[in-house]
Amino acid sequence: MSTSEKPHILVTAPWYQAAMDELPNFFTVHRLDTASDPDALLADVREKIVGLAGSHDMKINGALMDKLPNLKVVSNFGVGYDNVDVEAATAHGLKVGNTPDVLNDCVADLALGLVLATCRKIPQADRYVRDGKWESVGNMAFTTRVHHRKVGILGLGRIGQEIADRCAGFKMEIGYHTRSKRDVPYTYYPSLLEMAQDVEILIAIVPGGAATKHIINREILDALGPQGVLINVARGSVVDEQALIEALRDGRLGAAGLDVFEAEPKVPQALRDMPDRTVLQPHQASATHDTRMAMGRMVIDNLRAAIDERPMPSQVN
Ligand code: A2R
Repeated sequence: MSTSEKPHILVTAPWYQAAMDELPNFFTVHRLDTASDPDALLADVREKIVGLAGSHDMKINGALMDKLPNLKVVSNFGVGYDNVDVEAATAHGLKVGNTPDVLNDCVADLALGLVLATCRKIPQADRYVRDGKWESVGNMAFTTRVHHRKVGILGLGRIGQEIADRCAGFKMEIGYHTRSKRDVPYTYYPSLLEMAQDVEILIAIVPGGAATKHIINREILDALGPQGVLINVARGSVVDEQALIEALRDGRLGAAGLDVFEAEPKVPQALRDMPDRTVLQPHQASATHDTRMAMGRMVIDNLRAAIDERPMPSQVN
């Protein structure tokens, strides 16, 4: 690379377009995600690439890192980075970046939106009015309150804390489960099962990956019970989706508000076929313009810092 040439980076999956439009200001950009022949592209640029910019839409594994001998950094769009093999990256001497904090409020807003939507049946009520049933049938069946109900938050990190603040605003009784107790004025449950037995609404906001895979399983769903509500704004892998479908179908769980799924963008037909019990979102918790722009700029800042060998705004390894 000549000294005047911008560093070469490879985009593995698309993210917020307006932020991606800024990439050429700093980098020579190659697109693996839109390449007609990805192998040919990799062979062509392998020596030049110093940075990868990706998102949860594509896994970044050791095999890809092997193909790029001068790679320095993997910059991932999202606070979660379970699509990146961080162990392999570290073994390759690579830095891995993510985009925390800037999305906390948006994810927490949607979590509470899902609590309200499931408990007060807002989408169902909308359909009731649209279908003319208010006029033809009369008042809709009553729903359940949100205020003063017991909520359990699985994961009380950056986003979980924002969710707790909002739950406090809704006058809810707040508990949480994490591996280590925090100095907060909420009930701590060392056991997820005990929390699920005790609360009425369970909100998942832990990282994805092997440690949390199917942490919400049949036993936890049964503990939540027929009136219980599950909200998942974490990762699809956190919930055993088949167990969830069966619990909802059998009436062993009351309702679920889901922003994430195990095989996105595929959503099981069974979940779509239970409109009275499920509120479904297309993984959009952080997807507002301002937040996605801030996340995209952090992807760029992480790349620039790592390539220039400065501290990254957010490095995870
Ligand atoms: O367990 P701790 O004390 O490390 O607390 C963290 C908790 N957590 C877990 N809780 C129970 N069982 C586990 N196996 C487990 N692993 C982690 O999740 C901490 O309270 C929380 C994670 O907080 P942060 O690292 O600050 O993550 P942030 O920014 O709140 O995002 C959470 C996740 C992302 O990774 C994406 O997957 C999703 O939200 O958007």
